[in-house]
Amino acid sequence: MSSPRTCLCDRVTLVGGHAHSHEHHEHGGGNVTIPQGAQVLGSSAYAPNPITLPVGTMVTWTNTDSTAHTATSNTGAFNSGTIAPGRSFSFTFQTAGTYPYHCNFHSGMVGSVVVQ
Ligand SMILES: [Cu+2]
Repeated sequence: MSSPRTCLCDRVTLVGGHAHSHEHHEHGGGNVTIPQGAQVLGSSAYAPNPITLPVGTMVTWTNTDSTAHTATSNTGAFNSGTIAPGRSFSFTFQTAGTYPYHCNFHSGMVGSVVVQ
């Protein structure tokens, strides 16, 4: 790779902003929680929101609510389908960009993934 990458993974402490720029770094992935009562939580229905991650990172949404939800891209980039209570859905983001998404069952539930 000719251009340095900045690791934005929140599990890694950067020193001087250039750690990992010399090597491929395995990103452990990001986790988004759907909390109890999410259907009335609006932009807090997905936590954290937004979540910011490096290109190539897998994001896992975990539904800790007692109601089924989805994580559905507003632009069709990904769609979890139904995430039953206690279940999860993962998607790996290979292209930089901002990915707004929502719940298909509760239109007030909105979130965003920022891939850099
Ligand atoms: Cu929902």
